[in-house]
Amino acid sequence: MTSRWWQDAVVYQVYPRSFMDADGDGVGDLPGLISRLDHLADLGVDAVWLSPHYRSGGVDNGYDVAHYRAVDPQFGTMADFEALAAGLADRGIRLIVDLVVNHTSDQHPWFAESRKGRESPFRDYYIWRDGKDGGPPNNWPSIFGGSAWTWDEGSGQYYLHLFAPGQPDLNWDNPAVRGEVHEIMRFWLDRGVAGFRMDVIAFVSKPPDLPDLSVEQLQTPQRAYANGPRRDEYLRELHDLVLAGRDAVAIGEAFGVSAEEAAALVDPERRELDMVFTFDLVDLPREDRADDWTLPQLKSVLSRLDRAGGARGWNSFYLENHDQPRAVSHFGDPDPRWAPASAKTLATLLMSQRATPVVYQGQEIGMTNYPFGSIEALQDVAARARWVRDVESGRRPAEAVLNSLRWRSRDNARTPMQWTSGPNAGFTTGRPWLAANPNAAAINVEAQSRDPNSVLAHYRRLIALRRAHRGLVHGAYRDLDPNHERLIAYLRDERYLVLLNFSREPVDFSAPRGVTPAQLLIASDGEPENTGGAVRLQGWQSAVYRL
Ligand code: TEU
Repeated sequence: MTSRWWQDAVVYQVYPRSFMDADGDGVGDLPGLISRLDHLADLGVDAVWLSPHYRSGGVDNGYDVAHYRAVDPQFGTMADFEALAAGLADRGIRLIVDLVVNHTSDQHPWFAESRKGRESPFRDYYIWRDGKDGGPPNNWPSIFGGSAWTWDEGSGQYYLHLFAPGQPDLNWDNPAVRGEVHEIMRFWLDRGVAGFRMDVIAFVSKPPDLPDLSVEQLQTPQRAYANGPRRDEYLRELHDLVLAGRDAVAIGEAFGVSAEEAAALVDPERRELDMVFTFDLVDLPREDRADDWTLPQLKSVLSRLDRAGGARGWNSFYLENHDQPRAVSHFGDPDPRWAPASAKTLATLLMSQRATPVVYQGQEIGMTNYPFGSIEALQDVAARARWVRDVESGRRPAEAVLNSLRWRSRDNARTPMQWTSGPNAGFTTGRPWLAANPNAAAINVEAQSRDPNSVLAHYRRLIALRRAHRGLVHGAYRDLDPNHERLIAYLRDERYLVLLNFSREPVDFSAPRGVTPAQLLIASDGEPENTGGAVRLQGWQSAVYRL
């Protein structure tokens, strides 16, 4: 069986702003990241996905690019980028960069030109329209809240932004825009990057007449935005003109695309994307409630996601990233007595899927959500916009919105990486842009490196195990007990048995006929009792057996 390198890889996501600060200004940077590359090598990952390192307008932490061929001065220089690429290459780790081309920053020179007026040669790089009935051209909402249109006084029209006003959408129907994107991709490929994680890539095609969304579509506007008429044509063009023949990976962030639709996007015959990030799993709990889901529901999503690779394609799998709550707080048990055990069980889940696992920085030590006390403590543009939309407008009580943000806000993932128990978790000698979690005293890389029972040690062992057993990467997935309320039990390749206890109480697995857990390959928190026919897992314990 031949496979592509990215199918056999474990990917690690770095959010450079929060990873490691070398110059003491409180913001993470590339020299800081370079100083910590041995941590990634010791973990055993094959590739790093670096969240945007480009010069940014500063509205959405890099997801608003002002210069696609320059490193943001807060993060360093092009020489630092080259040193990063070399340092990774020395350790056999590939570098995947973020590609944010649905929109630019409003500080990008193209937009500065575009807004000069209707005659500007760059006018058509963006999506400008006249208003309707004294208001915006249509009823499209921004994903961050409010209208997706902002009035530009100077040039007398509205421009479209599916995210913040500082993130105007590019007009992909203009061939010059697509040509620019292709050139940007070639620029970074020529600097040795191994591929791209493509931000909200399914949003790039808009219906030319920009029709209003129906009341139903307004419930989840991302679904409408992700289904533009020329999406597949534009993705295929990227593939054929830029990526074909290079050994680079294209991972699409498929916001608005279901697991079922994802299968088509990653079908190799369609020549669009190699893998996608779907949202079915992370969106399982509803916005306001952490506990609003059941284990059978989660298992049904796992089975659907397993099919999302389709008959011929492949997929990625993640439990957290820079937009999501910490997995321990989202799906595990954040109580300090159970957090480490649940972090390990989630790790076993992540590393035993038939998909490329993506670990988000801090996940490998079981970092948890931050106890945000007030809206002032939150920095995220999405949280701020939600506050304006819901609280300042009087639509909802402040406490309710704060509670929701406390567990769902994207800032939970963006607090500094916890390196040590020292000041600011060892992230910076200065004042961090976002406070470090007070639990860094207990949860940090330094302490866990010395502890063979730590979450970090479990991650290292799991990654090594996955590397040694191809059946755990490519083998079929079969859920053995979809309805159990506390236990996840599945086979991989009909040869490996994975058992995960998602509760504090012990749980017994009685092996069905033909399934004999013969050899324990890995377990978290000690060895489960195994009588051959039955395995007893302790609270939040997990194990992988060879049949
Ligand atoms: O995210 C797409 C996106 O819409 C999510 O931020 C979503 O709103 C969030 O997950 C709600 O749960 C991408 C980037 O990952 C994100 O950081 C950017 O803010 C966004 O695009 C705009 O570039």
